[in-house]
Amino acid sequence: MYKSAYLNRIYDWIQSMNGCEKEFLNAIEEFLDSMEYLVEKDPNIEKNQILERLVIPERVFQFRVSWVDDNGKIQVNNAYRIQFNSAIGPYKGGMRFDKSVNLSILKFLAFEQIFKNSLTGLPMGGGKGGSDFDPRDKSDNEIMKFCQAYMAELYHFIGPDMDVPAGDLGFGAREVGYMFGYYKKLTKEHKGVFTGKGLAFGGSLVRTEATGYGLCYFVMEMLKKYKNDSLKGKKVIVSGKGNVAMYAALKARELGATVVAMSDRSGYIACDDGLDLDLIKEIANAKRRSILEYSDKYPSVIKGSNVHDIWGVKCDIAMPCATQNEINIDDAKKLVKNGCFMVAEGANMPTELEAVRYFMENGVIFSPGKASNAGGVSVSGLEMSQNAEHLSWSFKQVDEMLKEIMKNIFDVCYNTAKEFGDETNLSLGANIAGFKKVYAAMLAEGVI
Ligand code: NDP
Ligand code: 2IT
Repeated sequence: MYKSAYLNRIYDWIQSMNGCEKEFLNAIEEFLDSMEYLVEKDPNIEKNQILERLVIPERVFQFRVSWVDDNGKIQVNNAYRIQFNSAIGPYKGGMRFDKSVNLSILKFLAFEQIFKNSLTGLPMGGGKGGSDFDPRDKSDNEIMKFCQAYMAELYHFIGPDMDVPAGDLGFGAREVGYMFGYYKKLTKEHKGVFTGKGLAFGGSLVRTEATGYGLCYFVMEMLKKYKNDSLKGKKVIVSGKGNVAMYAALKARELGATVVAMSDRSGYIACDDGLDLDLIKEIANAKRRSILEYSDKYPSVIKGSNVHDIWGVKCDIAMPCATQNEINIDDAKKLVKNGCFMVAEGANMPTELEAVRYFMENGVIFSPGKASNAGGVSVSGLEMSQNAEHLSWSFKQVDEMLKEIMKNIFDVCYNTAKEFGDETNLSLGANIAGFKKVYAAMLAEGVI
């Protein structure tokens, strides 16, 4: 229950329409919590029905993708593209390939993307797409066939000034390459329609590393502001071993932290003296290898098959970088009990709302993914600029720009949170600051 009757009405309305979409409802609830601070002060939000217009996607595409596997068998998958909000720029957001993908998950991700993209300061709207296709047990040829069949439908709806997809969970440089190639074949145009492209055909340096690096740059700002401290000597848990996790772990190590635990779907490994990240990278780069194989070389490593047990490892800082709802209330209690004082999300909404509230009540400084993982989409925005200018910038140039963007995002979240009376509440700062720009654009663009 909100104090504001308007917010209660919005929530009930969304629930009546989307009652079974629990991930999407969670994202709405988290966002409306922050709007409580704003809607009473600014009656124009209600008068212009801004929230009603914000919580329904501008457009949702759902289509069938049929393709033939290596055994000649016909396969059928569900595929989607959500074009949620284009008030401040063309739709922008990743593509997810995972068995679990459904409309609720993609709507939650696309909704989050609206505010994340707004926070970057770059002109990008919010979108997301994906499929329940599982790339993990497929051959390269099958992945190419699937990407081409997907693009045969998707190409109608995307374009450099319309909607620009990129990678996300289960969708990396290989998938971007196949999709981009097929778009080019269908349209005969070599355009910046995807980001995260290979360097040989319009990709940007630092895009691969951007989300993980950006997360560490954001954590540096958090440490500086709240603790007058740095990552040096801190013990850090980084969950996952994918794109975001790996580059977060490597950058954390470079900045003087010790990565004490990492994980994947098969379980977690932990070592108080620090993990051998080069070995984890080798495992992560190989197909179908489990992180638990780490013990073949280091038999004394602590390991377990329950992924939640990673949050029982003693640390100063936790960086959940695998997927949504990784940290539940019990995990949050373990972290607090063990002295963890900072949680920075690398994944999108890895922390359940109850756990976020527990962190706040217990003095743990928390940053939401839409702020701290915005480095990936920020460099995607820089890739779009380079494509539009037919230029490519150096690694150092893009890395410096990423650092600056992450600092700006932290500053705007912190300053907004402070303005609204709680300088430790970065979720509040992120939601309000992200919303304000979208709101201003929606007002200016009229009722459309
Ligand atoms: P990847 O596919 O590269 O890696 C995902 C990692 O998470 C893998 O190690 C995977 O394990 C693990 N994982 C997936 N599901 C589970 C689960 N249910 N339990 C435990 N571990 C799991 O994806 P990314 O690194 O790209 O994305 C990770 C998160 O970051 C997602 O939430 C994504 O939305 C978010 N994100 C990604 C950005 C990007 O630029 N890529 C940008 C901003 C946010 P396994 O290795 O066994 O498959
Ligand atoms: O969640 C995200 O921000 C991403 N997956 C990156 C999106 C992008 O367009 O680079």
